Amino acid sequence: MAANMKVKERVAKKQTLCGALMLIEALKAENVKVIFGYPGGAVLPIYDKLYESGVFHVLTRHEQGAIHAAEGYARISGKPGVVIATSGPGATNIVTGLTDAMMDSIPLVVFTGQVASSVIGSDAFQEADVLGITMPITKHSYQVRDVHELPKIIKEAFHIATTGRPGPVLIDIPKDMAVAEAEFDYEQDVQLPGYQPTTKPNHLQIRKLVEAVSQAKRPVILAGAGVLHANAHEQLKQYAEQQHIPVIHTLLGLGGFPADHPLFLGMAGMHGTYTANMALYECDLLINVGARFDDRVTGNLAHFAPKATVAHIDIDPAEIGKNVPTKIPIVGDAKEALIQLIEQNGKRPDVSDWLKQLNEWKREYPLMYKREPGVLKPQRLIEMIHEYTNGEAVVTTDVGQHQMWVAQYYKFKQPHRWVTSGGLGTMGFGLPAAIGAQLAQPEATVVSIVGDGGFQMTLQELSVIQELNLPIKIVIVNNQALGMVRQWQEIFYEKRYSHSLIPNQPDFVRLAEAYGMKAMRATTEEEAEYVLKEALATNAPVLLDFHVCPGENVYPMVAPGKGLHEMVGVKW
Ligand SMILES: Cc1ncc(C[n+]2csc(CCOP(=O)(O)OP(=O)(O)O)c2C)c(N)n1
Ligand SMILES: [Mg+2]
Repeated sequence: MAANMKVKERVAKKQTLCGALMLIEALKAENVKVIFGYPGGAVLPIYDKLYESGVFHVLTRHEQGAIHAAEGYARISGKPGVVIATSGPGATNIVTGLTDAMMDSIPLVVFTGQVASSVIGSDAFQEADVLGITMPITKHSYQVRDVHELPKIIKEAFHIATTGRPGPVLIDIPKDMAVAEAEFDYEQDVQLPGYQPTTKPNHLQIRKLVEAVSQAKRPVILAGAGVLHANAHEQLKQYAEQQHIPVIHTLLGLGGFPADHPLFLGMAGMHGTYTANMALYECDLLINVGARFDDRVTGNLAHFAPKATVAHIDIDPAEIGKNVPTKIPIVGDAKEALIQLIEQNGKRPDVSDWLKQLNEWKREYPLMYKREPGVLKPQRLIEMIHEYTNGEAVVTTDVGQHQMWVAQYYKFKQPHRWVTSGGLGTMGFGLPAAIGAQLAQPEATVVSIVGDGGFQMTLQELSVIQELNLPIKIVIVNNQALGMVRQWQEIFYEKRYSHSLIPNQPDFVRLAEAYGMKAMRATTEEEAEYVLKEALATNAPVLLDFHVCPGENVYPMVAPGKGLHEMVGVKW
């Protein structure tokens, strides 16, 4: 009977459909709950079929908003984000988001409209060479030349976006392909002989690492976003506890290991903790799990982990040995590798002296800032948000000083709560990303912490938040400046503040009110406490404009070109 049903379903799925309907049926087959997009001429046939399709489509107010929202959705749900944009300017407006997703390994399936096949290459109205433009910023891309191919292409796109090292896949659909008809069969297997990511790590390499751990005196784990992509946070904790190995996170890895765990040393890199950076400098065994040795993490490579044997677990073999010479390469899924390591239950290293040293550093050089009466310090603001949300909110940020303060002071205890633009550092990311994050987790408290600069790059998405009544709490860390630029100019350019101070920002409260949104301002700690508590108790969107101390800098800091051990601003 069940087999019979299956045959019937298969027959039903083999109906003849136009390209636009194929797209919609494929989205349903992929169990896609929401898509983000913006219509236009080349995608009108698709939008016409969307009209009564039952697919939940969020009309953002700019295509950049759509793709960052899809990224936020993917980062929180672990499922691919889906975007649709029209040809020409619609497609070029998603270029930043594609690059962002590519850099941070975010699974996306992005559909762009294209001019009709017959006029491609003629500079037709709203024609852009989207394949050419996006080739280096997508994991893979397609242009549909024959509608018969469309089901296979979509199926492959979802497969490629979500397997191995995740990433964005683009499908460019000429207008006539959305109208043309063919048989729709989505039940086929994906056959890609040239694309077979290795997930099972090599057993011998695992043995080598077990041996190296048993000999180590000062081992440390550097855990990146790969731990989160692989859902390996439980295994990371189990392994670290089993072997007594302290853990450091990259910016994107935060939440993969509980920040309040005694073995946690904090974030590494340019604005990392003293303990994390010194541990990387002094360690004799560095186990990288799913991080890519980004330059913001390593500092000057000549001084990076100079005393260490390096082991690197990564699903993408191209990352291993790319920046840092690696003695023990382990290609595979982080979870599989950690499970194997736990099962090996190797001889525990003697780390008592090492842990003593690390704990001394933690005590001696904690993150610090000065509180002053009547002034709202941005670090204090983040601590308050942490406290009032019990460290359990989903937090999105923009890029700049506020982003670093969130990374330092919002002590993430759980995975999949942290949404930030790491590799590309995209201002304007935080607000639209919060839309996707809230849709992925409707019950979660979502706080979008943005800079007064970055907020103005995508603030049109307030309209979407209000329209969908998403209860996002928007926190503007308003320092009347492009703060991170101002900080670099203060330190490296003799306080020549070239185009980084913005003393006449708009009235963000009235701006939010123009969108119909509740909004409040705070300039002191007392006011901040009041408005935060009030906003968090409100089941609707609220914008909060916090006027923080404008001259505050992010410390500690590793200056560009310096080694991690040369950080400044660790003590008064
Ligand atoms: C799209 C984009 N343009 C420029 C930059 C360079 N940049 C990095 S941080 C920063 C300042 C951001 O200012 P704001 O949003 O107010 O955040 P703050 O640093 O003040 O917290 C700038 C301009 C960037 N990261 N992204
Ligand atoms: Mg600012």
